[in-house]
Amino acid sequence: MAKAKKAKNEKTAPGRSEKPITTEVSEAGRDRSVGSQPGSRPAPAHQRVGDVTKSNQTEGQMTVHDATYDLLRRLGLTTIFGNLGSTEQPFLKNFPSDFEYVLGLQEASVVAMADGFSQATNKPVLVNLHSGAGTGNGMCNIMTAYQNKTALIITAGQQTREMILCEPYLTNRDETTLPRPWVKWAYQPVRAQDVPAAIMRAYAIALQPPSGPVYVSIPLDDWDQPADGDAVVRTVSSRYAPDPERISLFAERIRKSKNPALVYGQEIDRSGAWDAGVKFAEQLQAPVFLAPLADRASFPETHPQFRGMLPMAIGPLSKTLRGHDLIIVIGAPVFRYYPYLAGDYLPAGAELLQIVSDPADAGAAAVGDSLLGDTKLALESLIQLVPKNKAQSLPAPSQVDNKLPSPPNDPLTAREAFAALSELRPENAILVNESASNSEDVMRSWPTVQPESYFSFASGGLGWGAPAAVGIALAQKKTGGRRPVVAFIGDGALQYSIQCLYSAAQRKLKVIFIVPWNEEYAILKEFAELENTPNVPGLDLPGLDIVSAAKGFGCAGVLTRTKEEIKEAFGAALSADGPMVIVIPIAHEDRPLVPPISD
Ligand SMILES: Cc1ncc(C[n+]2csc(CCOP(=O)(O)OP(=O)(O)O)c2C)c(N)n1
Ligand SMILES: [Mg+2]
Repeated sequence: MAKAKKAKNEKTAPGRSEKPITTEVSEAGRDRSVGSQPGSRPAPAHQRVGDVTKSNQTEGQMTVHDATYDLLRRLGLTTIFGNLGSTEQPFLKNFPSDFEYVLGLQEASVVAMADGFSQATNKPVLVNLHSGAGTGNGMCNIMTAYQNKTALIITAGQQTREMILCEPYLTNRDETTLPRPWVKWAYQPVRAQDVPAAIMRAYAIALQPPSGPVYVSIPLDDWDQPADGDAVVRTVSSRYAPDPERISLFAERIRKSKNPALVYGQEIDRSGAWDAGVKFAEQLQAPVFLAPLADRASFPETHPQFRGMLPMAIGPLSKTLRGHDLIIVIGAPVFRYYPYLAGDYLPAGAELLQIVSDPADAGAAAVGDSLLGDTKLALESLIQLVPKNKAQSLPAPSQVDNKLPSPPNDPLTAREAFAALSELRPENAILVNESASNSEDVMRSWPTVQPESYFSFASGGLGWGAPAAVGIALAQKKTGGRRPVVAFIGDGALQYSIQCLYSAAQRKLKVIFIVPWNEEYAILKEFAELENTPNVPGLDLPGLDIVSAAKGFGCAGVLTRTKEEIKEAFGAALSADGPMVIVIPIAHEDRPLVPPISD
């Protein structure tokens, strides 16, 4: 087969060097691609169709590979997250020493590590996936990145242009359809020479609001083609201001409100508006709720005005907001619901204002009036337009019972276990949360008090949290930050992209995985109650040895049963030079999926 291809390539390929590109051998090191040896350049060949002015690559001429790496360098895209195959090796050949390749062992991990890294550095990030196969594996976390609004420039190798028509092994068929609708743009350049400009366009689209992933499929034989010269580097906006007339109208309605409530969402933290959000809330003297299922914290959760996360269901959410005449939602959809619990969208007599940067979120709101714009710019305007509310006195928050039982339960409840951890909590720790049924306990035991400190996922697709934590820890390491990353990951959730532990171990990253081990999909049992669906199979997870699995990936792992053991392990993890998985057996608890709100 290889021989036949070689003969065919040598005889008929226009614009091809005498060395054929072979891709049927996929093991690393066995691929052979044109000019892959340092310094070797293929000899000039025939002119290519559509490129009548240039002969093929000549000695010393800038290639698409050269021009693209130069562009990536100038855009600061020098950390590349990937998992590679034969279709990506021509891109990765002679990998420059000022770039870093972060290998993930499965594409779900690759994409989420990049997402975490991008969020923690506030910069777009380049991801390189293996054709359609790798894109498929990465798809759940591409969906999550889209909903997280993380700017990822995803490139994927494609089979050799000359063969695509006959669909050889690993062709990315309908390459621009596969990642949709979870990318903002998907493209395969029509000419090799368009690769750098396509990446530039991808970067511009990814970065502009609402930011999100984009996808460029690149045939493997493009890299050695002669470039059209240096790539053009452009800059674009990453935020836009709200319409001044409309924000004045919103301010007027806020001024007239007798009892407003604020609902803060993830865009506040993302746009660097944490301080502006606090200032506006204090000026308005209104209670602040976290938007349901927010993927970033956006207000200090120990602040006297903080009232917790809104329920994730229609009826309970509107009941929680009873008594308010104006609900002001900033930086979130209206609303991110999960189970269907019928009710009014808003309490009687209430109106809603939404300020959000994504027209899709404004369009999808079931109620209320929307204003498009960056949340930081909007909040800064509102601080000017809405005077300090001296009249309003805020009712005290309802008391939450934080007492723990003595003696403790055996096994511990999640709350008891997390309370033990929080005794040693470093002030600067970054929290990642993908612990489905214990999310509220995580947030209650570990309130977020400063910006860029709480990360979760916007989509509900499991398998994002653990690798995102690895990406955030890598960002800390690369930027010289010394903040430890503590990731609460369900025993079920960890399995979806457990191989990220390998990347964390190889790089000795300061990330501590806390795994509440209930040997079940507890939240789905709560759903079964709510939806009245008894006898569903597949809700128990007996027989997982998570400590051994962690060790298998080169990561320290420990099983802890008591508060003392938990604290000892957590203390050791905080001073360790590398990641650790702390598995904590926790009690099964019968809890309602959405706590009832009295009428
Ligand atoms: C990719 C993906 N597959 C399946 C699900 C469905 N799902 C939602 S929650 C859940 C269980 C989570 O279990 P675990 O992480 O152990 O948390 P627990 O509910 O036990 O707290 C599952 C399987 C999902 N959300 N995402
Ligand atoms: Mg579980």
